[in-house]
Amino acid sequence: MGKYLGAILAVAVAAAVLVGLIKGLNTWAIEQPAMAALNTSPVELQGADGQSLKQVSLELQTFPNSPDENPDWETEHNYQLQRPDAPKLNALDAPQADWVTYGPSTTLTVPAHALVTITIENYDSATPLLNPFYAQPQGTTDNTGTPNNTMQVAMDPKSDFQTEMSVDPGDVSHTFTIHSIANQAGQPWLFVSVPITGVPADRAADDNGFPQPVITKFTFETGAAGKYIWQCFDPCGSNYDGFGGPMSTKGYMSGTFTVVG
Ligand SMILES: [Cu+2]
Repeated sequence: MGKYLGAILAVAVAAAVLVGLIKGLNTWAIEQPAMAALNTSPVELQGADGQSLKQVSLELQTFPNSPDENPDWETEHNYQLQRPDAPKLNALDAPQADWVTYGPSTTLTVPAHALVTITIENYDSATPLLNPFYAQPQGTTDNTGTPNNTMQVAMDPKSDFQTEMSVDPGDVSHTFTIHSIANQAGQPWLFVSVPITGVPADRAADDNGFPQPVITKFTFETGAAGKYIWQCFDPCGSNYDGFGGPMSTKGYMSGTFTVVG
């Protein structure tokens, strides 16, 4: 027995190490929690296809750098940025605090057959669009689901919302553009694109490190369940034409948009 004891112990230790490793890897592999839309109203409207519609909302922010770099702002807003477990591209092994980013999450979930209202508070300045196609809201509706290709913009939290059908491409900071994944057969077409107006260049930052935001609000209708992606089409990143860095890494200027049936 004695001569086998060492071997048995070695096997037991190896098994324990393996179990520990698997547990550790599972922990690291946890996906970013999805940010689900809040059901804001029990009112049910009729959609374009005659189905009843839920009304839900999502609130997002856009920052010139990670809010983790402005802890006073995070404390004031009780804010916690969530990062997806992105594949490590270009040897990036840590979140890039200096990159522009959407938050608090880029993994978004909304119900099928719903009127979705998204409000985006933007703390970032403008980076002129390369393609003025994205200077107009598209795929949006009024609050009964009637298509109108408009959005609401408030230049700061104390100003009233104005209805806009386009903005100057030079004043755009980011876009929020939902579109289909190629080859995703059997799901409805969904294209919604809204320009996000930048904070005016002469607006100074508050003591908490960020300026007062410009707020953009828009509504659109979801159909049956489907998986989509959303991304920014403004050259707000780094390197080639501004489309590198945060524009080419999951979880900063792009994410998933899942319509759940
Ligand atoms: Cu952007």
